[in-house]
Amino acid sequence: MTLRRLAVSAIALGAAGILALAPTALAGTQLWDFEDGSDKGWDAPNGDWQMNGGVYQEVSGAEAAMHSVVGEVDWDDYVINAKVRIDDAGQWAGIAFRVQSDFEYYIYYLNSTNNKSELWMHTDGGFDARQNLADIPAVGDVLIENDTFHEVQVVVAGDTFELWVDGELQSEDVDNTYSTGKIGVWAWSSTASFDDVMVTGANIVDTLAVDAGDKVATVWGLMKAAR
Ligand SMILES: [Ca+2]
Repeated sequence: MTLRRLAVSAIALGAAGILALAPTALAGTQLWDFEDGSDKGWDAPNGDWQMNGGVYQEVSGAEAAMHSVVGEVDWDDYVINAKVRIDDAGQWAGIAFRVQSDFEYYIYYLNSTNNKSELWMHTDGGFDARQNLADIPAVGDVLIENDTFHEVQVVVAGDTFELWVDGELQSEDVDNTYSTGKIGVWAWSSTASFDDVMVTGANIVDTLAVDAGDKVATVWGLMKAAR
């Protein structure tokens, strides 16, 4: 336990504008940079997921709603930061949250063909069972393009969600169907790459302290890059 670690957690929540969540001091952060070639804790119900060169990738581009998830089903409010890249001729990739099962979760994903993002709620009945909740044309200077890592931030607080891309708020949306769940990376009929997946929340066990040195530096770098 260090003051630095607490500061990092507080900044993550503060940057998201949800400092009112209490108690901030107990919030924890978990980070996956995939540098050690380990995907310990991740579980992929579909798709072909591999680690290559320090990034986590879906390499088949073959199925609908391919995803790999991590975390705990009782996680409720949190902030997710991740680098998301749609590879080659892919079109759709993003970050899943409030993941309850293989089929039930929310997904904010980037759509490079149309320079927009989309929010969907996946429902029981199959990998492609879903409802559209929001269609989000890119806001500000954001250009969603392939073969480029985009900084994606998803803020999940109660029934309200925010999507930030490359430091710009894209959308705020409301739904109260799923109140808790894991987080995940996701691609639809697209190859895609993910890196530096980080989650901070009030009821998330902090694992950064285990090897605090370079991880804390990485988090600070992410914070600066995202803002
Ligand atoms: Ca990495």
